[in-house]
Amino acid sequence: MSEIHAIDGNTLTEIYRNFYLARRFEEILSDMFRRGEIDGWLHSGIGQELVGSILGVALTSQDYIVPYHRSKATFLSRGVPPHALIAEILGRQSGLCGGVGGEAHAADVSRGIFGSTGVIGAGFPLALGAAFKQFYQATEGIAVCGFGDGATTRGSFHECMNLAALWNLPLVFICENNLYSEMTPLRKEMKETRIAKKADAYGMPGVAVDGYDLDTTYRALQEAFVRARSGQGPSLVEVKTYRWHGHYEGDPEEYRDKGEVDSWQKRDPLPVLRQRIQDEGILDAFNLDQSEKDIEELLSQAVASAKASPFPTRENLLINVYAQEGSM
Ligand SMILES: Cc1ncc(C[n+]2csc(CCOP(=O)(O)OP(=O)(O)O)c2C)c(N)n1
Repeated sequence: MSEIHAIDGNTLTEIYRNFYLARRFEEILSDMFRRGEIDGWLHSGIGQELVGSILGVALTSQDYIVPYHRSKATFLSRGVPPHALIAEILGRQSGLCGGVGGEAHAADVSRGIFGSTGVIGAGFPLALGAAFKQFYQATEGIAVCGFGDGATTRGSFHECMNLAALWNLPLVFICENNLYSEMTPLRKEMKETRIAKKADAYGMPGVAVDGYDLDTTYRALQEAFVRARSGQGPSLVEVKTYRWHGHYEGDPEEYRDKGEVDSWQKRDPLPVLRQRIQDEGILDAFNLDQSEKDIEELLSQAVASAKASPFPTRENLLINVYAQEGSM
């Protein structure tokens, strides 16, 4: 994909499929958490699935992705089997990382997805390295880095923006600005809240888009990808979006108004996209229903298979762990 084009019918359908899968995945996981079936944290990306759903169609298999803790839609749209992601979140052996990474450290290198990390801002240097590899080996691939607004306050963001621009790397920084860093609103975490503007300081383009509008989000991402792919260097895309659930499942959410949540939910791009697919005669209601039923079936099998998988054994726990001999 080396040029910018309008979204065709097949692409719309694929984005819808990715989006529906991610939405139901988030809902099912959230219900499981509420029933006490998930230990530890769960950071829902519900409400923010559009970006990840687009990435699955707008990137190529040569591209690298450095996701973050809300990137479940990205994993799924990239083709990660839902059962492997659920099993990882449940800490089971059949998980993407054998159940030892968990939600925060899920990775799938075979699909070019480097690890998300529990350390905010730690993904930037990984993405910089991935983009450097693409550049150094003169591949046709690029790298993209997903992160939240809070991560832009870390030093690693600024250092990597600087180097990516200086070295003209094929790297696209994608900030999912959901207005909060944990429980802190944007205006209390930074003086300059126009995140896209921060790109100016490093000499790269920065654009802010409404993350609930498919066309503008798709176009901005595509422009940044084409730019990176054609040797013109990095860009920053700020996607204004919103998470419908708390920072973590179980968060009492005392820091925001219910009205604010409602106003974003009313703009949910998922039914809008469904309606558009019908209005443009791409698929009728029957076919859409069928495709949704297939996804429901896939997810219920995924949950059953993940739950049936055993926990890692004591020996498995040390696989892939870097340890000095004699220290463990
Ligand atoms: C270095 C570091 N500091 C603090 C935390 C605790 N923490 C976990 S998620 C998070 C919020 C990050 O906000 P943002 O980047 O906007 O992403 P969001 O969770 O809003 O999607 C924080 C502060 C952490 N994990 N790592």
